[in-house]
Amino acid sequence: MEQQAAGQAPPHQHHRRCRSLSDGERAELVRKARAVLDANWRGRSTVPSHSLYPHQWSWDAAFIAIGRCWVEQERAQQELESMFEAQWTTGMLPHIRFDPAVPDDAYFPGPGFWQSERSPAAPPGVPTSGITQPPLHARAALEIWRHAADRGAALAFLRRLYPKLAAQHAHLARWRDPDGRGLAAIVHPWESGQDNSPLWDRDLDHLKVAPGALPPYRRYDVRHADPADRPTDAAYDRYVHLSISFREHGYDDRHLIDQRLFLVQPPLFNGIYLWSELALAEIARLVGADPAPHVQAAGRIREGIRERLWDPRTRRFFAYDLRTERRIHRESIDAATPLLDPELPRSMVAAIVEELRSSHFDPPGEVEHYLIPSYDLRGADFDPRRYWRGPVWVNTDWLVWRGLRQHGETALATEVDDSIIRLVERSGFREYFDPFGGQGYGSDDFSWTASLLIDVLLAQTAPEL
Ligand code: 2M8
Repeated sequence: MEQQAAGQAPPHQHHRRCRSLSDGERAELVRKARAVLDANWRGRSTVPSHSLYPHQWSWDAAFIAIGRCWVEQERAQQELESMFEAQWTTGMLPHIRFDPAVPDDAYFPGPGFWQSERSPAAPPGVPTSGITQPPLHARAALEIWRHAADRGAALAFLRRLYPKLAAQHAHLARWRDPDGRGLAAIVHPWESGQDNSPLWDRDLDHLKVAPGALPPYRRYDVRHADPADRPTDAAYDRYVHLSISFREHGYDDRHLIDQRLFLVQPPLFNGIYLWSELALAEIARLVGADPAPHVQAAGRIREGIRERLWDPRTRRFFAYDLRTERRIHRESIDAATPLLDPELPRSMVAAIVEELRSSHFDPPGEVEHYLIPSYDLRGADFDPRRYWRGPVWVNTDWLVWRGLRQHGETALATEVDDSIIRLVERSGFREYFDPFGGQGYGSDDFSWTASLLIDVLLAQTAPEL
């Protein structure tokens, strides 16, 4: 994709009028969102979707806990505690904790594919994947504390979780920072959370998978969602190829990095890593531990984001590719997530806001549309419906919304929360949405859409939280 040079696409201001909800309308939406979460609750954790994702996912657990803790502290705590039972002795938090009661053909790749027991670090008797996901958990734990009706129970929960959260972060610092810049590198697109983003296309194309080289496998996702909404078979071959190469080496951390098959430092993963590291410092203070190591770690991540991911020429944040040693000059919603840093300099905040208001993310004129597309609307690879290649996702909207609010960008933040509400009102609790018509795609009754809607709605009634 050819990137527009800075300044070529002038920002246009067309602040939408946002509808304010009556108390009754808000209560009704919260009730519906809770019904989705209740239906997806499996006793100790929540599935992202009853059909497409019938296990527990790592960053989904954090998003789910963040919304749920407003209304059900106990279940929100359980959600995270269940996820951390899947933590490896290295501190690595896997991206999926599998439910052994779910049939094998309900999800691919399932426990039989990952074979986490090949690693001596995996928890015995708890099948998991062998890779991680954005570390949003410390932030989610802190949100649980902030909203807790039972402060005593919340403090006991923080005391139990703190060493596990610290180990998760220590693992990233120890194993995922191969060049000591403070940033965490991901080794698989599934670790990014935005699995099928065009950001990863070039690196995936570089992986040559010879015909017949992979053991036969069967995708089940396309049974539960329209294939036009999901990644292509060619992309899946590459995801599987990467995972098999890790499996063959027992998910050894050194091997994951040294192979350099796929090694990227994305703004979104690192923006969350920094935000959670700051939360970890606050949690340390609450439980009587030393916050200083977390404050220092946050400082290193912050420096890495500003020095390596910020491109002073175009005044944008980009992912950095450690394999090619270049920034990936493609724009996704990823680029706005450094807003999660409360100390992001004003000039960088202004540059992000200008970009979000530009025709890359917000079409000019009166075209019906919703904020914020997950990928550059003007990018050659933009696709309004395919998974992570353009649709609006509520979780990335929510992250940017939090970042905007923390920097006092309330006009745009209000437009984002208005978009989230309108999308759900129009199409239900879908996994992702068309940035133009607002049609819903992927799974229905999707958990983080429901939980984050609760957070957005209830924050309107308690803006100080
Ligand atoms: C999607 O990823 C899974 C693989 O982990 C899949 O496509 O099968 C992504 O949207 C990811 O971010 C999310 O955590 C997961 C479950 O909602 O689904």
